[in-house]
Amino acid sequence: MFKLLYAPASPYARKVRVVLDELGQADEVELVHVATSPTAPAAEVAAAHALKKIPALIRPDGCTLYDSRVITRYLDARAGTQFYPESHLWETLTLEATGDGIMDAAVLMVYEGRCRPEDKQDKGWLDAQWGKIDNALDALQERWMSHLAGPLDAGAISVGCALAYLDFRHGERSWRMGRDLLDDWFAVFAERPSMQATRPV
Ligand SMILES: N[C@@H](CCC(=O)N[C@@H](CS)C(=O)NCC(=O)O)C(=O)O
Repeated sequence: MFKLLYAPASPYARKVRVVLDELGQADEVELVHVATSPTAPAAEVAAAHALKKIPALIRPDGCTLYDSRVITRYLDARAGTQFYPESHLWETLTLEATGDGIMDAAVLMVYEGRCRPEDKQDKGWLDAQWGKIDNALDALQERWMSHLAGPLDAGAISVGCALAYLDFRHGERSWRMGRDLLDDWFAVFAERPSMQATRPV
């Protein structure tokens, strides 16, 4: 049995759980809920992941895997390569990096609010992180809609989980404004059973 170290609010872990669900592999993985943060890493996370992060996939027959895109690619390879199609591999990986990058900036913004005292928080830095997200959202709407409209792949899953995280943690920033096409795509994606089953509580 595999073990996945995860937290329900982690968008990276959600990506892995969505892939597990979509590939029909969820029953093969025990979900181990951990409470961890950059300033208070859980011992089991530090033991499994060299950088003390989640998700980490502990395998009974091999080394522990991280980060999320390594895990999703491994799970996909086990299933026969559906979400990293050879015919669109570089586009898929670039789109996945875009979704993951939105998560990176959005998670750093949360940590700035949570891990630093209020008087040390840097509004300019927070706005700069949001500036990256804003730019990436524009790129998605301008250049990636036809890819997103195609068969589901790891890039689309990453973008969908990133947008869901923006709703979850940064709803007041209104990412949908002026981005109807992306909003329409996400509305359909968010209804997938894999997304419904992995909603953060
Ligand atoms: N690139 C990593 C990022 C993972 C990550 O940053 N996870 C967060 C939780 S959402 C974490 O564990 N943070 C703890 C830390 O930064 O020390 C991945 O895709 O797995």
